[in-house]
Amino acid sequence: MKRGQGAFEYVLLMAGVLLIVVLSVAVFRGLSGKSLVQIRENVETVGRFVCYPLYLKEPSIGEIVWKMNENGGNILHDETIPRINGLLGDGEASRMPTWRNTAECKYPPCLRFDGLDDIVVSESSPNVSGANGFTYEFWVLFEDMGSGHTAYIANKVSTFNIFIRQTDIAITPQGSVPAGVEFHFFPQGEALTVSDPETVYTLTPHHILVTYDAGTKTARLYIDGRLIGEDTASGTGAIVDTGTRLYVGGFPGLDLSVQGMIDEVRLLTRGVNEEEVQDLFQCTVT
Ligand SMILES: [Ca+2]
Repeated sequence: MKRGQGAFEYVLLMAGVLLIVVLSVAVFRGLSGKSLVQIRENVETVGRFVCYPLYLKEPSIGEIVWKMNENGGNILHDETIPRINGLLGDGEASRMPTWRNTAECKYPPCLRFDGLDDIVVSESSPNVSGANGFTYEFWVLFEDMGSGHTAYIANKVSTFNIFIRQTDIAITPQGSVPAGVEFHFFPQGEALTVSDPETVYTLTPHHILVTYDAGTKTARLYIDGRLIGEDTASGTGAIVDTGTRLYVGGFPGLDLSVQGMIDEVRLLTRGVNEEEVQDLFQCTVT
């Protein structure tokens, strides 16, 4: 009997152990399920923050953010501190781009440049001389400017510029305008160039971003989030900030202005990586 009683107690013990195991698994699975839900919620939260613009996540890198939402007047108000506002026409009425509040803007309103002499000039010199590189980006809708039309889209003299060569006068049946965009960057003693003669621009806003990573000494051009090409400095790669103001849409006395819409100009004080390019391309707060 003792032996049978021992076996019975053993069975009870085993049953108890089994119950604890089953309950533990159930609790664990319950917790796991909850954890998965929490993770999913976190992913969704992160998802929203992926679309939170880089210059708001990291305000210290914002040098100029012109959202171009004033829809009137002749000043673009910089969203970053200290403010470096933009002066339409550099104060001259005949050279002021005009306000547009249509779907031709990426985030209406925006400015239309006339292809002749329109320009925006920063009221002081933005500083891009930092050790972390820089990034410049904007949205643009190129109108059909005609063959041979060349213009500076952005220019900080002898530091960097973005140039356009209009290579074809025809608007295609798809409603597109071929244009060649070039990014020129001038680190110490060198001239880097990244060209894109291939992209065909539809008559909608397109995103252009140039960035220079001082660590790898590499300049890159992105159009609509796609890496077009890069060029790497062979020397020190040190940024030469000439202390000049930023010219947008044209350059006085040298070339025609861009003909078309420019919106959401941003100058950041460091280079950005691929993920951040996508962030800047896809996300904004209007
Ligand atoms: Ca705008």
